[in-house]
Amino acid sequence: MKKYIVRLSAEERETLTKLLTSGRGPARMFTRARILSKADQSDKGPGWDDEINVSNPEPWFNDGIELFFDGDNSKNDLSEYPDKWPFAYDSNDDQLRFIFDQNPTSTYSHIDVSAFDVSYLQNKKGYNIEASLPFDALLFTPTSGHVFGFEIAVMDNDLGVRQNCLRWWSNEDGEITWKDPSLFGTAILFD
Ligand SMILES: [Ca+2]
Ligand SMILES: [Ca+2]
Ligand SMILES: [Ca+2]
Repeated sequence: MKKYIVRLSAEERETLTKLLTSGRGPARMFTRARILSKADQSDKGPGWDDEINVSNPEPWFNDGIELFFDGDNSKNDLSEYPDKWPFAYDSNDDQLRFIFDQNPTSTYSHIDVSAFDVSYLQNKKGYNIEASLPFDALLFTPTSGHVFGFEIAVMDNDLGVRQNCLRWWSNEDGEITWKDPSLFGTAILFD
């Protein structure tokens, strides 16, 4: 698997910050600039964590990541289920949470996390999570060209409270991805 690590110079970071605060330009450009800015792993960038903290009683406020799957990419919209929000997540949708140094959990119990192989490594820039998720546990058949809904969120807790939550796809400020699959991005499997 190819990995791309983003490290911006001071000058590049300044240019991006100016771009993001100027409010001028096409929306697509802002989305790309925001993603680049969030991914920055240089020493002054946000892509590292200075304090690993899992002390909040609400797991989603702790340091960790969340993966979201919508097996058939149906992208059910919460607004279609105004009185029954849990059912916007259908039987091939789930939210998986990996809190630092803890066993993964499934919010909707659709994906069986017991088969996952997960390890955490603390390092000087925060932590790494490595996870192997067998296709058998996911809620779709892994054929080439299969399209599914996908999102990943990185949660940061410092001093016991949430500092921020970065997402791969959604810019939703209300943080309702956990109940609204229509906010996921789209992924395609290639051979
Ligand atoms: Ca932090
Ligand atoms: Ca679905
Ligand atoms: Ca933290």
